[in-house]
Amino acid sequence: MNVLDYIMNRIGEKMHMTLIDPAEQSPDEAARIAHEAYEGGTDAIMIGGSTHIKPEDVDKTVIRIKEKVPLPVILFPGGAHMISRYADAIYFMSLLNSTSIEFLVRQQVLGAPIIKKLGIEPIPMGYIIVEPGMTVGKVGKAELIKRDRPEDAAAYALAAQYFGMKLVYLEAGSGAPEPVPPSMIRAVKETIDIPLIVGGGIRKEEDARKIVSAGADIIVTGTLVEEVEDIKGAISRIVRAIKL
Ligand code: 1GP
Repeated sequence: MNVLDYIMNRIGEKMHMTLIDPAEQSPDEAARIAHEAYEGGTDAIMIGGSTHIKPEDVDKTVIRIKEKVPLPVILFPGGAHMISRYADAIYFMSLLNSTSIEFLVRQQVLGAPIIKKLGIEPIPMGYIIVEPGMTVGKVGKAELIKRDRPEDAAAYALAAQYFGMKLVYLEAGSGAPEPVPPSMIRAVKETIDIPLIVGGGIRKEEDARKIVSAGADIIVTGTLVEEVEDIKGAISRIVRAIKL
């Protein structure tokens, strides 16, 4: 399966992706969560999150999910240690507003030969962290985009497009009290021609709807599945709120 084609073919109807952190539960539990999210209508499973993930946990989690769920599994790596041969694709991402060369290009240089050898599909993506940024903002040494500076987010996103990246991801940080502001999403969407992913702090259907109305093509939720009992119900409400 070519995952970028899968995304581009579905983007017109808006998409939801479920982020699962392999460090948070057993591979079997991760597969159960992924299956409920699939039944709720999610379009793809992203694997990532914590920085201290063991490669064997990533492998086991991806294998279990692939056994149970007929959706693309995309790695969302915190570094080159998070590459699994069993995934369908990997976001080949640069944290564009990082102040550290490590997250801008060095981990990517380490990872590129591994990705080639394992034959995983790389999907070039510009990753931009907005206030409050949460853990990923700190770990990634990001110069956070201020919430009242949509033009800064738009300039970074345009740079991503001009670099040839296929997707832009605006991130408020996992567990953020508020998602990326709709006004910022609108400014970015008006500036770029490539699909826009928005994640961080999305729990409520109203927020999901506003984010998509402002121009997001894909929304990502992670924490949501850790907080609710009825994962299928929670995901299906978000999916219904965004699908055109
Ligand atoms: C984190 O944007 C994702 O990279 C998901 O954030 O955990 O807040 O849903 P949440």
